[in-house]
Amino acid sequence: IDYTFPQGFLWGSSTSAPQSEGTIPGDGKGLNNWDYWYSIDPDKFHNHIGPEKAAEFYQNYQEDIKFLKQTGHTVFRTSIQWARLLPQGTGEVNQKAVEFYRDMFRRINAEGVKLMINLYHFDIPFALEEQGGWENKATVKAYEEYAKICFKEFGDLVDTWITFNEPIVPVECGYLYQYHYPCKVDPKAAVQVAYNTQLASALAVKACHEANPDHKISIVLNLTPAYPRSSHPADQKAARIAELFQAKSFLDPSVLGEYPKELVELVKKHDLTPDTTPEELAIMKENTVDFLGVNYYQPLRVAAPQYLANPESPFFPTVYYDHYQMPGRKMNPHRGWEIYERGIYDIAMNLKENYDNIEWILTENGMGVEGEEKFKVDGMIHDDYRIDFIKGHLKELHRAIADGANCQGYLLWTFIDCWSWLNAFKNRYGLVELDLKTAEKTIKKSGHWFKELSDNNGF
Ligand code: BGP
Repeated sequence: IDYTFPQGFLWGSSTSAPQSEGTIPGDGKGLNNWDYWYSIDPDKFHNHIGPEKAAEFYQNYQEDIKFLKQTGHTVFRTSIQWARLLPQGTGEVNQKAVEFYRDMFRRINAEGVKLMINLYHFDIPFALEEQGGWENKATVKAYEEYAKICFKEFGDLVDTWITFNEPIVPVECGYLYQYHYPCKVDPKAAVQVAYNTQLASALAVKACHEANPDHKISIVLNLTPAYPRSSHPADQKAARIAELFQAKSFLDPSVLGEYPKELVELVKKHDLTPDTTPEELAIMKENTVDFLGVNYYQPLRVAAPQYLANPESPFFPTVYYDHYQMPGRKMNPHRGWEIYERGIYDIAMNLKENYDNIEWILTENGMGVEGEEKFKVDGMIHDDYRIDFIKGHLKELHRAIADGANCQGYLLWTFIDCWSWLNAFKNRYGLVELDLKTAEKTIKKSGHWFKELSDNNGF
C-alpha cells in the first residue's frame, strides 16, 4: 500500500433521490420542478428519458442496498425528495414516503454503512415553484418546516445531514443560463434565490441542532478553484471575481457566517442587492455548518474578458471573466471535461488556510463516460480509466491530508449508474452498471477495486 488514509476515513458514493428513485409507482409523491418540466417539454431530455424512471431505486432498493457492502461502502449519501414527503411542499405528510425512507435507512444502517442524508438536490415541489419558488421567502419557511419534519421522522436513523447540494447550480442554471426550470434570465431573481437558499440552509442548521444537539449538518458545495490564464493582474482579477460568484457566494456565509464584502459591493454596483433583514443575517451568522461537503469534477479556467459587456444586456457574472481552455490540458476522452487532480489539493489548502481548517468530506468526484458498454468484456465493464481517475485524485487528497487538510472521507459519484438532469443515462458514473434494457445490475471492475481500496484504507 503506497497511499494509506487516516484511520476511520470514510469510503463510499453519492447519489440523489431524484436521480435514482424514479416515481413509478408514485405512492402519493407530488410533482417537483423536474417532473413538471419533463411533462411539458420531454424534448429537452436526452432520449426522452425523464425523472419518472431514473434508476428505479424506489422499487428495487432492498436489492440495490446489497451492492453497498460488495463495493466497499462505509458511507452512503443520498437525498430525500421533498415532494415525495410533502406532495404539496407544505402541509400533509405522505406516510408512504415516511415508510419508504425509514425502511431504506434502517436497511442501510443494518449493513453498517454510515448515512449522509441531503435534504435538497435541485428538486423543489412544483406547488411551491408555482408560487414563485426560491424567489419567494415563503419557500424558505416551507423548507424550514420540511427540514424539521425530516429531523423528527428520521432523526433516530440518520445523524449526518446536508442542507443543499451545489446551491449555486440552480441559481445559475435556473435564473441566468436557462439549463434548469424555470429557465429565466433574471439576475435580480438569481441573487434573491441565492440569498433565500442560504437563509434556508442556516435555518435548517439551526433546526437540526435544536432537534438533536449531537447531530452534524453540512452543505455540499462545488468548490471549483478558478485558475487564471496568466499572472497578469487582469487575469488574476478575473479569477478572483469568478471565485467570488462561483464558490465564495455560498462558502463564506456557510462557514464564516458572512458574505464577502467584495461580493456584496459588486452585487450593489449592479443594483442587484437582495431583500434582507438584520434578523435573517443574524441567523446566518449564528448557524454555520459543522462540516463541509465538497464536490469536485473539473477546474474553472478563466481569463480577463476580451470584450466589454453590452450595457443593454442583463447582468451575468461572466462580464468579469471569460472561460479559457488551457492548451495541453488533460481531458476525459469519454466526455468533454478537463481532468485536473491538483484541484483537490488546492481546495484543501484553501479550506485549511482561509476557513479555519474546517472538517470536510469529498462528497462527489467522478468520471462520466459515454458509451461505456463498449468496455464490457465477459459480462463486466472494465473501467480501468475510472480506477486511474480515482487514484489520481486520491494521490492529491493524500498529499493534502499529509499537509494538514482536515478531510474525513471520499465519496465517488456514483453508486449505481443513475439518471442525470439533462443527459439522462448518456454519461455513466457508477461503480455498478445498470443495463437499461434488461434492468440487470453488475459490479464494474472499479466497484471491485473500490472494495479493495476501502478494505485496505488505501491503495
Ligand atoms: C453534480 C451533481 C450531480 C451529478 C453530477 C454529474 O454537479 O451534484 O447531481 O449529476 O454533477 O454531472 P452530470 O450528471 O451532469 O454528468
